[in-house]
Amino acid sequence: MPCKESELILNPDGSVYHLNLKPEQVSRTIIFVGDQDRVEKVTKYFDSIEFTIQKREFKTQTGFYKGKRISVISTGIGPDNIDIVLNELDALFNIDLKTRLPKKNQTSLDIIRVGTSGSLQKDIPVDSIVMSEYGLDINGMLHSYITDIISNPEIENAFISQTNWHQNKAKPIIIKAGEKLLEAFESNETHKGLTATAGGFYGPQGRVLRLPIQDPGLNSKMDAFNFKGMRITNLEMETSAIYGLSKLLGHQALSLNAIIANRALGTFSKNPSKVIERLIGYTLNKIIEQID
Ligand code: R1P
Repeated sequence: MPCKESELILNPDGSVYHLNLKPEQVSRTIIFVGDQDRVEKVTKYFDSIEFTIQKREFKTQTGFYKGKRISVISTGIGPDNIDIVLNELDALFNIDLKTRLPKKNQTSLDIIRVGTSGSLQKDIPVDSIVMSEYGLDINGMLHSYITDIISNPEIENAFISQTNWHQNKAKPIIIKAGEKLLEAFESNETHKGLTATAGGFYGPQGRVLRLPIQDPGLNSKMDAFNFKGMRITNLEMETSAIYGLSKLLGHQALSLNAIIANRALGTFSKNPSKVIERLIGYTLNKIIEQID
């Protein structure tokens, strides 16, 4: 059955609805950043830029870095935006936009998030880089899909019981990064860990300004979580959604985060741009060295 016009919405020029992109404008190697101003912080290293477009928070530039074609896309903030970006990107490659039918041969994308995040562990300091081996989904977006095949019930159940996870909140899901990218990006320059992805910045991440929150002890229970030596390293707003949808759609995904805050110590980086620059350099080099 072809996707109806109301389900796969195309703009008058044939581009997908929110990203405003056509298939030929995107590489299958894609860097996601949160902040639209971070796109150019990546592409300033490119040899050339062939294409730039922006609609709302979704800015895309495609170009060449050391001869490799790469697209950089800003996702904005949060798992809800990841739902839009991943579904529309996948449609560009894997649905024939004329017939609106899935293509016979599916393309697998390589997606690398270059993000910022807060550490939950005292020994993962500001200005370090975390590579997420797993994403811990505590926001619920993925429950709209069929998640059995991507979840890790043993770790999820340990998390639910160690944190007394409230039944009114979405059931946590833990999803592994793309194995190929995990292997390609591993080095002693990164901390490997489990990244929790919240659906908001304040209450959902345990921050209290004026509103009381359902579980003021959640962050310390998350710090203390331990499953066979696996700890929750950091907290942000996109990784698990990227991992979940990428795995369901058949893409490789890896999330790298510059640690700009340490929630356990209450500290913030004196110069966040520096670690973000270092992460961008690290990512571009690894793409050139390790990815076909
Ligand atoms: C919150 O300030 C935003 O910053 C972090 C969070 O995940 C959230 O998107 O990541 P980015 O800097 O990549 O947007």
